[in-house]
Amino acid sequence: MYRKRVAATLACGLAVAGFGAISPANAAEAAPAAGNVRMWEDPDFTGSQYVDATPANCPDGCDIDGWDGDNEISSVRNETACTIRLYADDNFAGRSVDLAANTNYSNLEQVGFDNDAESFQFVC
Ligand SMILES: [Ca+2]
Ligand SMILES: [Ca+2]
Ligand SMILES: [Ca+2]
Repeated sequence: MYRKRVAATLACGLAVAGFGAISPANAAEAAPAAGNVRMWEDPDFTGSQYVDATPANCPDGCDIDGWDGDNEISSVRNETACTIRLYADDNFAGRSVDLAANTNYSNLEQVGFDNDAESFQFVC
């Protein structure tokens, strides 16, 4: 009985050691965690959420949907390491405003851009 338990403990220890040996390689390959940018219709991150994007799925900029989002965005959570450049018009045209990385904007009125954004780009 006792001998069996010792053997099981040893086997477990070996398994842990093996896992420890390969995990640093895995960590090196893993991409750095990228956050999302999310945009809402109303202030304080309420109302319909019209945008949920990452720099990876929006490398050349993204359109805000013409029906569900254009000229409606009032709050933005930027949890990415990139600046978000909001444009007043489609196709990254018109006046623009930069939203800082890792910053939340509960009311775009404060940056003079309430209900105006129609497209945006990540500036990384
Ligand atoms: Ca709005
Ligand atoms: Ca506009
Ligand atoms: Ca648009």
